[in-house]
Amino acid sequence: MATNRTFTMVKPDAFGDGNTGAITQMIEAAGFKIVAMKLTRLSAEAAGKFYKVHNERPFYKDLCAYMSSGPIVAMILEKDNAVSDFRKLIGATNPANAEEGTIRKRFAKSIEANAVHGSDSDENAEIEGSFFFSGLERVS
Ligand code: RTP
Ligand code: MG
Repeated sequence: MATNRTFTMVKPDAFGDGNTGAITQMIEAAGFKIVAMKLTRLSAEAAGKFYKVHNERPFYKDLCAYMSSGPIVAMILEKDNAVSDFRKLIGATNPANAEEGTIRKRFAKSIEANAVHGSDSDENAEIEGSFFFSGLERVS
């Protein structure tokens, strides 16, 4: 059910540092079930499309360059209250404000290179999951 799913990416900084396994372990330990998973790399153009909601923001250009700078791991996750519980698990956008025990507190390097993405609504979780995965690539 779409309402019980969220979408995440392990961002280029975290993948490059070899933190994908530790992050995935935190995600599973928090009760999320992985229903789709893929290692890939965004082109600058694809990153621009994925983040087009931010295209008026001052950080948009840097964000697209950063998100296409190395491989990412995309996942669809399932859990009750997936979107809000996952936002709690990852912590604040700026790691300086992230709470202890969150993924960003542990792994983020900066407000931009902040280790993981998390969808901000059920609607966006569906849109973002569909950006990366076909129906065949999602287990039920
Ligand atoms: P995300 O979408 O990646 O889960 O992060 P978020 O909701 O916590 O933050 P959002 O406002 O959606 O921003 C998307 C991503 O853009 C980068 N960013 N850079 N330099 C800056 O001031 C700045 N602000 C945001 C981060 O990578 C952020 O996660
Ligand atoms: Mg966001």
